[in-house]
Amino acid sequence: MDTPLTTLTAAGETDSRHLQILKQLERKLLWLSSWMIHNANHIRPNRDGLKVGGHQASCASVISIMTALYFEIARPQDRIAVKPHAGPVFHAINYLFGRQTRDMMQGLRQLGGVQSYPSRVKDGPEVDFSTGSVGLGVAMTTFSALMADYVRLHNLGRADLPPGRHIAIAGDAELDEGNIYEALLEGWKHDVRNLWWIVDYNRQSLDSVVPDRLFGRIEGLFRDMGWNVITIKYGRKLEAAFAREGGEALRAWIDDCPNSLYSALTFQGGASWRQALLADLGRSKARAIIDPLTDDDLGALMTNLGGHDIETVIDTLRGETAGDQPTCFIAYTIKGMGLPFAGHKDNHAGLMTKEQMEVFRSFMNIRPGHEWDLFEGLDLPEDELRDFLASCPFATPLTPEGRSLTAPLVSVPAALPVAKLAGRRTSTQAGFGDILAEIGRGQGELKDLAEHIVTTSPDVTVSTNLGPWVNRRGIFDRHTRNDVFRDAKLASAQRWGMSPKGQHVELGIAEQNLFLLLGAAGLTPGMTGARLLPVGTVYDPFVNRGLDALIYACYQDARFLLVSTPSGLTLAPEGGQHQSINTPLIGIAADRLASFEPAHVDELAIMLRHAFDHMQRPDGSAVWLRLSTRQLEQPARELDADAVLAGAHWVVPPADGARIAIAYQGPVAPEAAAAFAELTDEVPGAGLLAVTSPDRLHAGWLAALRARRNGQAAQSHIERVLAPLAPGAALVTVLDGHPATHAWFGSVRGQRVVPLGPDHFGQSGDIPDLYREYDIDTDAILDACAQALLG
Ligand SMILES: Cc1ncc(C[n+]2csc(CCOP(=O)(O)OP(=O)(O)O)c2C)c(N)n1
Ligand SMILES: [Mg+2]
Repeated sequence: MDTPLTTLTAAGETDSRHLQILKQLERKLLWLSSWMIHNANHIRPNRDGLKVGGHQASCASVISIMTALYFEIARPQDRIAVKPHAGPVFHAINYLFGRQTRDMMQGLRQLGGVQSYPSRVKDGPEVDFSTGSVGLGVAMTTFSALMADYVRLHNLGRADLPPGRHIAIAGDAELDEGNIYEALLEGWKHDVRNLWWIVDYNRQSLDSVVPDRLFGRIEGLFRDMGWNVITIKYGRKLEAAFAREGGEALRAWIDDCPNSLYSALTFQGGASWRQALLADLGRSKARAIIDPLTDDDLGALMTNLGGHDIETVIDTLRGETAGDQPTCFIAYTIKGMGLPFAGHKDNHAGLMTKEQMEVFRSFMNIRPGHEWDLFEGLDLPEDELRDFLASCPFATPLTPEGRSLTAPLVSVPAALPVAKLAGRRTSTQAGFGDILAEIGRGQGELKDLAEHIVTTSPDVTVSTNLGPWVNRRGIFDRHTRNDVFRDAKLASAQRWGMSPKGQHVELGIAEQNLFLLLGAAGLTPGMTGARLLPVGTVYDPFVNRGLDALIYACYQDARFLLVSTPSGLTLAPEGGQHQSINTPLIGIAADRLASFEPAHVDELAIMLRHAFDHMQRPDGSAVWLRLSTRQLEQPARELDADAVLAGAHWVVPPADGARIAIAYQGPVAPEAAAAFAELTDEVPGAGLLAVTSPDRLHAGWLAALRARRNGQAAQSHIERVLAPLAPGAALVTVLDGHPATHAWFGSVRGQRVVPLGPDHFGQSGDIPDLYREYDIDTDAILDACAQALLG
């Protein structure tokens, strides 16, 4: 043991019974979180030699805060995002509440066991927000608070349930993430409320101790954004010492102590504290405080920070009833508090050794073989502890079904309203705006759908064609604000009146906020009992800007519709950096996100209808539509909706045994059709395939391969589609996106693919020039056909 274990959890003789129990639970959480990580790393068989990992120090840091929150302060209607690396503490809390099993606890970080970081999907309904990518879970609470208000102000959801607080327990280094500040700014604009961020201010990140003075800056930023900031700096023991003669000098000494020195002394323990204190305060009256203490007691005094003093934490949190202003609590803590590596700068991934764990076990009074026993090693009667846990406010059921709510389905008509477009020229983006505006009338069978849609966009509402919908449904704002231009009778196509009944949430340009908002809106059924159908629009290239937040939203199975437009090179003169080439590949690779790209509005209408339905299905997912501003002549035809949704349909079916087909995706349809017309002169029987979702095709193909490996009969859509072509047939594929999107088609039936699509980007131009430059024009397609036919 490097240092004596500090007595984080020792109950004092004068403590009330209530407090004694809380301190016992603190002690239990420290034990269980450390033990489950130890078990995973040192006890469980390790088959691959990889370190299992876990964060004992990050857990220890936040024990008192989480004890105070879950066993005293929180109410079942509160929604809480837990610092990722405190996952084991969270699981241990649920274990004490009887909401987690021992098997799952023992399986930490194992397939089927509890996850490293809390996961809504894998760890069950007690997790409100998945976390893991630092910063996102914290910011997410801003948007979930906003969405809870949205639901309430629209009279959707469970009016019978009390409104909850949205709470993030944040690591201090999470505040280095830029998305935090984007969310702060957006939250201020929307006047968010009922929001708490509790910062575990251990002044350590992964690599190091954070610079001094940083927090002065961060605190100021919170205040500038309208937050109430409350610092929980010192615990009761230290405050009592400060109140004594010489105490002011002691306080000044700690206040001035650099973070790294404080951490190092914490790690070294009482004798080092004494040496350092006496070097500076040897002649001061503070000696009267220091001298009578043993080394251990001095160490305990000097590490008595507010975030480890449960009474201080409870009193502070209880004093705040989270109302009109969001509140940030900055709780000073020590990373690894109570463990042998407390304060050590390298402790982030530090694990207690077996020897250290033995000492810790006896210090905790845990008998070998009783490590998982709920009340082992505690000093109070088991029945009393059980009764206490059962009567915690957070443990009382929010509804008979628990804290995770359900919401009725929103009815989606069999077909969405689309104007007759055959022979007319329009774009998929314009078609999207028109259909949504039609839904926005809210007439007849569209009423339910219209009332549950909420739209949002990061400052590209008008340029992505959401304008007509917004004109009908208004902008959401807690306060009613008139449109000044309209009142002054100044001509504008946009009517931007704001009110609590508005259905569009206008965001500033920050794509991570878009995805966090879509994520929060997409979780409203479970959180609020209201089913919102969120629709977010963004320029396709800037999906990349918010990609981690998009993946994060999907990871927790949020349900929403993403519409990205314009896309590809096809936005032409707008050009340059606004061109996107990788997004179709993201569409294939992103989990829990079904991606589509229509070429024509009839396909779009099918996809859009499907999206509103698919978002609501238990086995559904979020949906992504990649659209374009290129106007194309709209065909007159009857489409097979199932084929469109499965990912491809023949525009001109091939003859049996055909030697070649052209497959196109999205706005390059005219080039493909022109090339096809020339091709069929020379190769009769060729086919022309419209690819509407390489993502669905690929998913279906993988599923069929897997099923067949498992001995089941299965055939995927792409296998059926390509079946009429000759076994060695050539496929020329083309899209305004990376050609790898289609290159795999050749593996489906052993046919040969010549894939076309830009693999470079970055020039302005008009469509003819750019399509020629990047080899997706008619000539390029014909050249590829020649190459393919020659083999
Ligand atoms: C986006 C992202 N980048 C990097 C990491 C790796 N990482 C995990 S924890 C951590 C530091 C966390 O420090 P802090 O938030 O202060 O937590 P604590 O000190 O309580 O462990 C980092 C960089 C991550 N999880 N997510
Ligand atoms: Mg930290």
